[in-house]
Amino acid sequence: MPTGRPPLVPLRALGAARGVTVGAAVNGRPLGADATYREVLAREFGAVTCTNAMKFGPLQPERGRFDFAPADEIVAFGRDHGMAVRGHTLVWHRQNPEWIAALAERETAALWPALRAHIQAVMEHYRGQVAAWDVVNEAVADDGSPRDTLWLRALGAGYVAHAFRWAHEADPGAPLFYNDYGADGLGPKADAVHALLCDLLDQGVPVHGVGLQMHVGLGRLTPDPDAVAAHMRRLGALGLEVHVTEMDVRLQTGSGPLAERPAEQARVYERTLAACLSERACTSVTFWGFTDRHSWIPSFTGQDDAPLLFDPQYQPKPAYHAVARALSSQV
Ligand code: 9MR
Repeated sequence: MPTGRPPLVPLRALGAARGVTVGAAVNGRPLGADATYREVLAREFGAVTCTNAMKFGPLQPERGRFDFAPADEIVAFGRDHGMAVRGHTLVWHRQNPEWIAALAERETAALWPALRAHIQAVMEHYRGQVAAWDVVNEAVADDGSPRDTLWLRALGAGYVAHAFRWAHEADPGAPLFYNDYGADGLGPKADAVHALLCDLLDQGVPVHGVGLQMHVGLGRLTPDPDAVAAHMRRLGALGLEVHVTEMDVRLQTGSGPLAERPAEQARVYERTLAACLSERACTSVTFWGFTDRHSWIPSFTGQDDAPLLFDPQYQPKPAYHAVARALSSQV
């Protein structure tokens, strides 16, 4: 499939010139099957995150049996193309294997060593190859309370601190992140994430950064760039690094004419990138995919939300040019 004339300066180079890593989440299937996917990924992006391959269930489907091969392929692609790797994710409430759910229900005491062994095995396998680990993902509920998950129910709120300590033990050189959604700007959930980080740091827990997922959209889902910058600043003031980790922008939440929404979407990308560039703490922006041909959003919303930078034919959209513009402009 032709990709048209490649833009003069790829996003990864524009980002590097500004001290910001620009990455994309990668899906193993098109990576293996689609040369255009590989070409655009390697040309435009300086970091990869596995959309699913590094999650607990895919990595350790049976107790003690690890399947690293799919994630290894993505890591190898990154290495071959001079890309960083974001590790996603060690502790989450979704995509866990059956045996973990069973332990959580019936053998709570055995869940601690199982979690520790998983963190150790995975971090040792990827030691020195992962630039940032999302150690704990989405531990805060939308109202700011601890999210009711199998981990919380079986282990209590202390599992978060333990996970970070074990991750640090397994790879003392790895930057460790807490990652969440819906806490990108200011508000009760962002306050709760900030409070959680303060609490972890007070306890001396090794945590080095926060991931703002940035699954956003037009209309009610549009983030206020000033609030995003302010949140980044207060996290930075704690000594934490901030990464935008999973950005995509849904079109269907908008209310304006459909024809105007790609331009509106581009403005959301541009302002969010500008917010990151305005804050010293923000050092990385990853999109949750890069082509509308492969996005989790349509299966989630049931709608054609076209949330990413390239269209299904790998042509750059207004959103792509807006990101390039933001990365090129002097803030
Ligand atoms: O993109 C991922 C999708 O393929 C999976 O089906 C889904 C399972 O819950 O997870 C998606 O990725 C999620 C990420 O790991 C954490 N933040 C929210 C992302 C979108 O759901």
